[in-house]
Amino acid sequence: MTHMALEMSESLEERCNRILRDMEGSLTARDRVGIQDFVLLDAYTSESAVLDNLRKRFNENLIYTYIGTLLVSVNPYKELGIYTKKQMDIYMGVNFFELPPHIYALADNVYRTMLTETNNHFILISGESGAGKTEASKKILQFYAVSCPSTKLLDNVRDRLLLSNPVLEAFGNAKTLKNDNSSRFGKYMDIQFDHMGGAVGGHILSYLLEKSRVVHQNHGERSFHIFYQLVEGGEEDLLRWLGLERNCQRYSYLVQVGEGECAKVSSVNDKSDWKTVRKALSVIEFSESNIESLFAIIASVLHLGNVTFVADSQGYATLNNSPEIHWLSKLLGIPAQVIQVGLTHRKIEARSEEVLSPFTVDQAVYAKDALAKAIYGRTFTWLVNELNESLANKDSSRKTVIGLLDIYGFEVFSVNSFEQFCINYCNEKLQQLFIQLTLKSEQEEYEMEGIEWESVPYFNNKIICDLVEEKFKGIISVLDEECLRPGEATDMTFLEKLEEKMGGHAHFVTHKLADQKTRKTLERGDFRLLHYAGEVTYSVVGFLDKNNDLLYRNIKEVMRQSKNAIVKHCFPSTEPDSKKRPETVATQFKSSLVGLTEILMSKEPWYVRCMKPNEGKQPGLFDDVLVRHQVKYLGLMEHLRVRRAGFAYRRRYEIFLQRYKPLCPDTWPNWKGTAAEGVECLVKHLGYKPDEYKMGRTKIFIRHPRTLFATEDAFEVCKHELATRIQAKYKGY
Ligand code: AOV
Ligand code: MG
Repeated sequence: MTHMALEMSESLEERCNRILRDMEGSLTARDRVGIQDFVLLDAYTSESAVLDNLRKRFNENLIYTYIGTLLVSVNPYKELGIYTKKQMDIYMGVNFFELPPHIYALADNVYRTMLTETNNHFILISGESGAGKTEASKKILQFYAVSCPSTKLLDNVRDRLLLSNPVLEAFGNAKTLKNDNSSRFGKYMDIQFDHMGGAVGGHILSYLLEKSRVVHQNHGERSFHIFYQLVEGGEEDLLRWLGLERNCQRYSYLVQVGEGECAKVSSVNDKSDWKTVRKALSVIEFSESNIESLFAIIASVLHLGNVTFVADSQGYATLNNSPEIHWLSKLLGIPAQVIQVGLTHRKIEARSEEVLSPFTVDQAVYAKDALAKAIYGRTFTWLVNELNESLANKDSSRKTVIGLLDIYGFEVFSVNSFEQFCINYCNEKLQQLFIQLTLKSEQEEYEMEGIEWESVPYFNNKIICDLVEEKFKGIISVLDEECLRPGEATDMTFLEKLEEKMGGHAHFVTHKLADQKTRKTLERGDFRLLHYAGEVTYSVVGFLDKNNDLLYRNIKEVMRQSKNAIVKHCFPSTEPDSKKRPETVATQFKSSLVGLTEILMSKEPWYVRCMKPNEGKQPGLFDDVLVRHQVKYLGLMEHLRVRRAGFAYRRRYEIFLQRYKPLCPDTWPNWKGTAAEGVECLVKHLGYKPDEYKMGRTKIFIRHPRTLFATEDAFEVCKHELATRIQAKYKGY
């Protein structure tokens, strides 16, 4: 029932009771399907009760549950038929708690709040790898695309917003052991709305792409989808032009060493995905020549992977005039000879003279992989910029935005490296943000406002964030220091430095530092972090290298000569000279996360907490131990306790009074006393019960959202009535 259909005769109290009845459902139904908001029922304060409720609902295909306005989602691993246009219509413009929980209800609520309050919002979607974050973010975007007011012009924006997804996923997602479509980059997307609520533009920020995947994947994983899409789905003449065979097994970057075979993915259809991506690129208005250049780059990376070196009589790397070099030359528009020299030498300065020094075979392989990663990584950045061009709103009038944050989830593999370290650090930061915005600031606000409050204890993961990022002391600082000692430092000296500095830290352990029992579970080259979401053992192998992300200067110069427009753009001649030390990967990532936090802190937060029901990607299987663990580390119990004891809504007295004063004859049209007194008078008139609200120093606190919703509905009715009266009065003028 929408507020438009609200019976005017229904009193505030009757309405509250009705919504409450609807929400709780009949007892029998509740037994079967659980309750839809943990905040509402008294029994749901223990972890087991929360788990029971989630399981009950999951078994009934009810994957969504609220904790107040926070949405908990459990991945069903099957199509539920709940994302239809009809469902969108049902949820559009309806109060949050009047229908069963849904991602659309959250999306709609954020949207309407943005419109009424004309401010900016963001939705933080979190959860571990494979929990359903990317799916959730797509559902939200689809909801806005379909339900926002539209015009012919806006239809165009809508299509671009929607189609940016398959393109970015093709280039930035890959199969991992955790998820067949795992995001290997972090994504923050602003959707911009005009004052009428039309989606008028968008902007994407991307975070640290896991580009090492281009040259290496673990057993059972794949490289980025686009490679397989092109090889499997590319048209015959395109493949011929690119010099590619329709056989992924032919490309050593796609076939992992020792396996001789590409990993298979049954849930991904590369051929049809290719068609979608190809079409999307056209709709987004990539020029045909850019599209050609883009595929030429993808093919070049595959050719580069097949380049092999042999040692000459002096042990230096040489390269026969192999077909790969011919194709690289053609696709990148660089003379074969130049590529050949570039791949087998580096430029060094000797007595203020630049000379070419030949590589050994190992060095050449290393330089080749570095080049493949650089080309791919830079092309990805170019792609995001192009998408942003296409999504940019040209009109400069004031907009409000809803930001969607969908980042790589926490992950633990049997071997974890620098990439997992960065990904898990990023998740620590998001958890920290969540804690700051909900548990910490919420409780601090009660104190500040003088509201009686018994504080709820929680685990603050700041200690782990500090361990990783603290200036001069954190792991990243130690890593950067070691990266400054080329030739001397190794991954092992890095580990030793860590042991020196971090020894005794409650969240850090290594083989040397561990007690006897733990030592058995650690190798010499490992360090283990006790993350908020669990223990992860990292192997230090490759940390220095990956953090340095070195690309030799002369190979950059080679790329600069390219006739391929994108490559030319990605290797500009104005690039800062590599004699100056560029920021390391981890430090750049750290700064980008600081930037992200600032962006988010300036907006109103909403949360979707995604959970994984089992490790096997199976439908219908609810693993109690696994889900309980997530309930714990996601901080759901603490959040629930704060929510239950606390107040769902708070408004500054002035704002509350200004909006609702027409609802009471004493406050309308002008209230003479203080805003606080006006609010007191107003809520008494509206019949708020004493335990429903509290008066703070500067704000009114309202316990349940339903109270505010009912007030809001009464306001709508009142507005309507006023408008009718005004119309009647001025009739005939
Ligand atoms: P993630 O984004 O959280 O992982 P995804 O959103 O990619 O996880 O979800 C993983 C897979 O679970 C999807 O490809 C779907 O098959 C399935 N799935 C997720 N949500 C739903 C849903 N609501 N309904 C049906 N199936 C779903 V990662 O990016 O790896 O951190 O890094
Ligand atoms: Mg994802």
